[in-house]
Amino acid sequence: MFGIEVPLYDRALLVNRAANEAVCEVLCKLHHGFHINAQQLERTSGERHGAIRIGRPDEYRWVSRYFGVFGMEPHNFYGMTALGPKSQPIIATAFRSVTRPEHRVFTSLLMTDYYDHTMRARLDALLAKRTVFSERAKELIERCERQGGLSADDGEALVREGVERIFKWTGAARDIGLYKELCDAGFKIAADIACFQDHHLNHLTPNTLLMDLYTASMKHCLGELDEAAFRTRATTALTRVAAVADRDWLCLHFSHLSHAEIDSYQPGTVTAADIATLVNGLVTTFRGETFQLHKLSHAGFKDYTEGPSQDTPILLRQDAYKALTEPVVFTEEDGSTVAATHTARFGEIEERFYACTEKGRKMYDQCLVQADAVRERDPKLPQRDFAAYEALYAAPFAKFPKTLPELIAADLVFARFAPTTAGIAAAKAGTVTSADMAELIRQGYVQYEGLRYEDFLPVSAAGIFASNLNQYGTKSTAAIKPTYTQRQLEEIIGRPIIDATAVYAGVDAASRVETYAQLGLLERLPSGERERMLGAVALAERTVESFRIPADIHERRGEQAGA
Ligand code: OOG
Ligand code: NI
Repeated sequence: MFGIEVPLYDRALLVNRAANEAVCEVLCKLHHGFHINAQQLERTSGERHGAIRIGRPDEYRWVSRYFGVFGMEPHNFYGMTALGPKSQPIIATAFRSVTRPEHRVFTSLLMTDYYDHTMRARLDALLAKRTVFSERAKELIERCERQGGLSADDGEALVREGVERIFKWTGAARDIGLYKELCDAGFKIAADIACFQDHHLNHLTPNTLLMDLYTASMKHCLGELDEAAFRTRATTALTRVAAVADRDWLCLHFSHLSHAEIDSYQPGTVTAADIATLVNGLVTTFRGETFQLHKLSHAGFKDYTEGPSQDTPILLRQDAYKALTEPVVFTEEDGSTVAATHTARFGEIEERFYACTEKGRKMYDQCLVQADAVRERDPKLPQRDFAAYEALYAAPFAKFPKTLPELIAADLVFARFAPTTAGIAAAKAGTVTSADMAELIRQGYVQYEGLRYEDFLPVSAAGIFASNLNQYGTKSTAAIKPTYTQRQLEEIIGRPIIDATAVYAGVDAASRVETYAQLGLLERLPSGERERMLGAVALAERTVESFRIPADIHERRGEQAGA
């Protein structure tokens, strides 16, 4: 649906696949035995999240119930009205599966009481006139809730309701007067929501294995980077990935690979000549007609990536080609129509890294404030001297260790632990002496993997909103600016919102408990440590009904379906 609606999106997917393929060739040289087939590459390069924007609380509840049919539950509350100058008049959550979290939809709700009385009344009145969910869609959702599932035919029918109606772009708009007023006042987001007849998909976001290679590739294909500049940036990006793509990196980026498979790879090397060959290959590929993206209608690519610096493997990095100007038709009260254009839908990309503990997150937020300040001092620097910009932006993040074992040891990211066969044997023989996790890992008694961050970042989201709408945030025009709470959104959807951090913490703690237990070490831990872990498990159990020890949550290693 989205590829048909937005041709540039489908081309961007091809650029992403070409970039990911080059990364995989580096990995093949670095890890003899590593191999990825076309289908896995396609999956790895596919979309991981979408974003929609809803106008009315009752619509929002229907959307929540619609996603519920697909096992997608609300995770985290994002109060976008409280981000200082980056604020937007929306609150949001993301719907995703607890156990198979790799696909999600960021779902915003326009808060009309953010506006003065008159504007609020106009927005509410216009929104009240639309019906996005058909009776048929509602009936199917209710049936699913009643029966605990749907037949294949009913399931198909509900998917069709989604792609043919609920989330389909129609370009059908209303009230051009209000639309213009909102846009002129800097409230493009409200115009995008209230003046349309449907919950169109704002963007779909594929997964890249190497953000800096993708962004350089897109900029090159869009005509913003000439060949020489592209070569420099692509070479840097591939050289860097060759330096960091160890076993942990493979684990993080490919959930279809089992530990045993990854452990079977033999170390290899990548030379500068290998990288030059790959860059040559990309240059040639991008000369093809398919990649002449500058010939398509577009508004360019963002100049810098949101999130942590390129060398800090935490949370999530995001970038985007800017919103496209698309034709729309306004149908006015008197039945007359007006042809116009609308600029809102953009083309995002993401690369995901490790989920942060509370301590890690706090540190990230502080580093980000500093990095943002550096960027704001010289906003044109990324265009003028990208390497200098990268170094400046990375400086505040220098506080973060750059490898997984160090990040775990510093209690900055979550992980999952398990005893190895050697560990179990040593426990049987009574030769396990240390109860220290880092030491157990060093001795080869415990294996680990970092938990991938499966959620969103409000400041990055605000940055994405801002650069795409070409407006840096909005100010409330209500007499008293309202504050919004998670509780309020929970009441709107009629169910609790899951705190994703509690779940990551529970997975981490449950796996530690299980590991210590299997190694016969549980009794040897300081009681404070044991209590802390059991407390984290209990909190996760209260947060998610289905949470169980041993943690099967996020356990997808070695499955073909995931990516
Ligand atoms: C949603 C913005 C948030 C992200 O990736 O952070 C988002 C929107 O533009 O509607 O999708
Ligand atoms: Ni997004």
